[in-house]
Formats: sequence, C-alpha cells, structure tokens
Amino acid sequence: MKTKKLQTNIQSLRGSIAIPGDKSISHRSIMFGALAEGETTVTNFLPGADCLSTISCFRQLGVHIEQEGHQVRIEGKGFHGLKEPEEVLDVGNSGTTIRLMMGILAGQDFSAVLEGDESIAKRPMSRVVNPLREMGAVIDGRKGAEYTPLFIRGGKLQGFRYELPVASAQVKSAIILAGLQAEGETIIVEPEETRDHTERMIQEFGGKIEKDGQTIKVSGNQVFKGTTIHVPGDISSAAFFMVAAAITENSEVVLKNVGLNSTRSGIIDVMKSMGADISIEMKASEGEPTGDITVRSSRLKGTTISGDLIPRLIDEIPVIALLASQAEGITTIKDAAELKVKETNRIDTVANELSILGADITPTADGLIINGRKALNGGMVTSHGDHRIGMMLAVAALIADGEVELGDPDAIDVSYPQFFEHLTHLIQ
Ligand code: SPQ
Repeated sequence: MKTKKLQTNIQSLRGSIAIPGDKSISHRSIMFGALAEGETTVTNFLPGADCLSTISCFRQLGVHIEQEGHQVRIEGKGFHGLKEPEEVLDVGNSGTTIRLMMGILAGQDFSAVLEGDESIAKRPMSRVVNPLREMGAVIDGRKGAEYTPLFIRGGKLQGFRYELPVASAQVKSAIILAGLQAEGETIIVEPEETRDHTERMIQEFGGKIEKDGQTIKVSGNQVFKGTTIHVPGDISSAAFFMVAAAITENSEVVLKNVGLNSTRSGIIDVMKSMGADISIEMKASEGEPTGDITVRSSRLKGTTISGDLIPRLIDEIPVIALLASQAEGITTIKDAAELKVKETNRIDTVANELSILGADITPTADGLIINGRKALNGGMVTSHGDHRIGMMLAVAALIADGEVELGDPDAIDVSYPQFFEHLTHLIQ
C-alpha cells in the first residue's frame, strides 16, 4: 500500500484559501445539464474523481461534455435524448453517482448496468431500488439488488407517495429524478430535512418543485432549459481547515466562497456551541448562499450532537470527532447509524484510527463518545480508501507529537485533489 509521511507538530496555520467546488452540487450540475435542452456551462466545478465518474457515465449515455479543470460545457439532450450505453457504467467510488443515476435510468426506455469499486459493492442500494420498483422500474442485482452490479431496465413510471425510511438526500434525489419522468405527481416525505441541492437546481433549470416542511411534490413531463451554474465552495472540504485552525496554536485561517446552505452548515452551529472562534461574512450570490469563514485557535468544550442536526453535518462527523478529542469534557454523537454505510463504516474507522493516535474515543451503535483534551501521538494510520478519513487524519497529524504515516493517501482525490497543496500553503 502507498503511504505518505504527514506534517506533524506544526507551529501554526495562517492565510487564506479558496475552497474547491461543492461535490454534491458538481454532480447535480452535470446530471441536470445533460437532462436539460440546450447548453449548460458550469464554473468552479470540482474535478475530483467522483464528479469525473459522473461525467464519464453521461458521456457513455451519448451526452457531449467538455471539461477543462473547473470549467464544464454540456450539450444537453433533454429527458428523451439519452442513448443506451454500450458498456457497464462505472461509478468508481461515488455513492451519489450510482444512486442518482438509478433515478434517471429508471425513466429511460433502455437497459443499463451500474458498477463501482470495492467500497460501492458494500453500500446498500435497496433504499433506492425499492421505491423505484414501486414506480415501475425493473431492477436486479446481487442479493436481490441490495448490492452492485445492478441491472436496470427503465420505462413507464407512475408517480406515488413515499415516506423515506432514512434521512437521505441521495434517496430523495433519486426519487425526484424518477418523478420528473413519471406519469402524475410524486410526493416524498422526509423524516428529517436533508441537503436540498436537487430541489434548488430544478428551479435553476426552469423546472417546478414544491416544498412544504418535509413534504416535497414534483410532477412529470417537465422540460428543463440549459443554464449557467456557478458551484460554491464545498463546506464539507472547508470543514477540515475549520477544525485544523481551531485545534492548532496561533492560527487564523480564512476560507473563501464556501457554500452556506443551512441544510449543510451544521458544523458551524456545532463549532460555535463548542466555543470555537469562528466568524462568517456572507457574500451576495445567486442560487446557493455563500460566504467567507474565518476560524482562529480556540478553547473548546464538549457537546452533544444528535437528532435533526445529524443530516446537516453527516459528512463532517469524522473531523468533528477529531475536534472533540481536543475539547474539554465529553462529546456524544448519536442518531448517526448512517455513518456505517458510507465509503467505510465511519463509526469504526474514525474510532480505530484516532485511537492509534492517542484519542480517547468509543464507538457506539449509532455514534461515538469522545473524552476530550488528549494529546495526540505519532503512529501508522490509514484512510481505508475513504477520502474523509484520510483528510481527518492529515489534520490530526498537525497536532501529533511523533511521526505519522498515512496509508492510501490517494483516496483524498475523490473530493479534494488539492488538499495537501492547500494544507502546505497554510502551514507556517
Ligand atoms: O457520494 P458518496 O460516496 O455517498 O459521498 C458522501 C461523502 O462523504 O462525500 C457520503 F459518503 O456524501 C454523500 C452524503 O453523505 C453525498 C450526498 C449527496 O450528494 O446527495 C448525500 C449524503 O448521502 P446520503 O446517503 O445521506 O443521502
């Protein structure tokens, strides 16, 4: 396995960085651009491995996409212009790609096979397969289509009412994408509010979607018009530097143009409640709200994170666990069993890897208990192929006394290819 020696025991972090484009929004900009009629231009696109998988799937479906760095041009085909792929669609490591693609393919009058890497092969798919089958799609796969490879034969879909059993933006988005191609109205009820980028993007492409509390209504037979999408910086990427600045001495870091959609900004609320020195300057923007975030070295105290806060910070929990390991007292994270079905079982990987570095952290059935203010030591750790675990460990190393080596550092390219370059820029 490839390893990387991490920078440890640093003096301080200072300076400013422009956070790369949001992964969730970048995926959706390609999908809606392909389904719209006419041309769509995307700026500040995230050229991470996951979003490149989405582009390559749509190219296989006959969509012409030009991508150069952070700039993308898509020649939209409309809902009826996609073609049957010649080969298996490879989603790589991306849960968002496979789950949202299933919603799109469910309404298409052809067959396709979807597959991904080892981690995708372990992630549950029946949460998307079951509602799409109810709408009329034919789907098969390993273990009753719980796991990849998945075979999907789309066709005539019927709108329906569906109460989501888990709070998941991916499941919600897959059903919305199918609903846009179905006969009649589709009604979705969320147990807790999840990221709403799909709903917002439908409106940006001239489509209609209604939202009343946690109930969403969408009708079929809509026509989307190509547009220009500017992707804000990814708060899930900014999170690593927010925590890094808070836990290191003499630090002050400014993170520019970060998306501050309230369905994603739970980490800001948690950091404030833990006593972090954090300030936000909102920017005038169309579409998603954005702003600059400044974080300074902080004296932190433990907290409890649970309930409807969880979907607002689900991907930040690994780095919040690290933050809690440096806070006075106990932090309890609960209601987060969804962490077990991410790129890795993030309850176990966070607890195991941070324990190696000397944190006092206990996994539970639905979260973590962290006993804080423990000095971190060196050690041999690994990302386990999970980008967020890799970046969390690189931030932990900053305050470790002793050498830290990270196994499989390239996993980070999934969402933040410039991560180490940006980290080095901030280290003084
Ligand atoms: O795309 P993928 O692999 O599922 O990525 C992750 C991540 O950490 O980057 C989860 F592992 O983000 C998901 C997120 O957890 C992205 C996402 C989306 O764009 O809709 C929604 C969340 O997943 P879910 O299962 O809660 O809907």
